[in-house]
Amino acid sequence: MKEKLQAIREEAIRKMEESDALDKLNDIRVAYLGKKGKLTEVMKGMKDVAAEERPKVGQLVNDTRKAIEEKLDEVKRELAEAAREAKMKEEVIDVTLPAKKNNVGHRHPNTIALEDVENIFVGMGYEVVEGPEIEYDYYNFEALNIPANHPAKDEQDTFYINDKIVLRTQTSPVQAREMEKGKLPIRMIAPGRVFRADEVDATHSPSFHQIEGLVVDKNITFADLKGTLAEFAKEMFGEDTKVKFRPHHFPFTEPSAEMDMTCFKCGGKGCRMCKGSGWIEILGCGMVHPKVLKMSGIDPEEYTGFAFGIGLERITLLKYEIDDMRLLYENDTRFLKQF
Ligand code: 2NM
Repeated sequence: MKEKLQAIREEAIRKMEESDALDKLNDIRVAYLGKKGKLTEVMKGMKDVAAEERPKVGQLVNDTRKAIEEKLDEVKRELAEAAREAKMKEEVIDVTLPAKKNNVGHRHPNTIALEDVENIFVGMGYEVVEGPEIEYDYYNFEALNIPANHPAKDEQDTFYINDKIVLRTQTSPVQAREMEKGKLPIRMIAPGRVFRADEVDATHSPSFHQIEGLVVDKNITFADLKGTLAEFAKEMFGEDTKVKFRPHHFPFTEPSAEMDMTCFKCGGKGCRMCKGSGWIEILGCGMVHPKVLKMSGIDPEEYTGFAFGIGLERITLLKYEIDDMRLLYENDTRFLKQF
């Protein structure tokens, strides 16, 4: 019996030492110390042991059990420690690895140019006013002295929702709404999206942006218009920028003009940018037509005003020397991240 116990003890310890997982260790505990385990099996043979030998054998069985239990605890601790260390090694953070790139978004070139324009006019005391993109035919055309037979009203040029409602083709309806409120004087710009039934090419899109300006007060003259827009051109494109006005026609202004500025690239000598002329067209403008003032309830005998319209995309393309408007709408991040 003594040898048997010795053999069980050695066998159990050896198996435990070979064991590499906690669940295997538990199997070993059951196999030796469990109800049907090998040690229990041996104890059943106690009845065959001589009475005087029993205390000694009993002691031996207890020692064996204790030895196995102690070894179990020891191996359990070792395995738990090994598992902890393996986990730590796996989870280690290598602080020398290159950091993950955080792609931070930023403003669209159109937005940057718009904010530049807004800041210039806000600096001159203008208010920024927005209005609806879906607009009544009345504010988009009639209130601006655009007659029913005007080519701009053609379905070829304007997106109609129905015969009374359109997608605005300019932001001047925002000005018409403001004039109608009757709070004078007015010093405002109306930036926003406009829509025209144009085919897409390098300089056209069915949806683009305008910034229209309006000043209405007593004694406003064409000199105010010239001074204001000349100052805008200098602040936007540089102190040396000069401007000139060419007569033009718009239904909502009289007289009307287009303003050119000296090419910021060549300073007026002529280059690729200005197609050799030294001048670049940047906006349309004029004195608000007396009929437009009258339709909005303003007395043209008492008040006069000037207005202008700037194509935002045109300014963005010029400012960043981009040669195709489509690049502004594709939102390819390889393009956008350059600004
Ligand atoms: C332009 C050119 C000239 C304009 C006129 C008005 C209003 F509402 F006061 F009549 N707003 N904007 C205007 C004048 C727009 O765009 C090329």
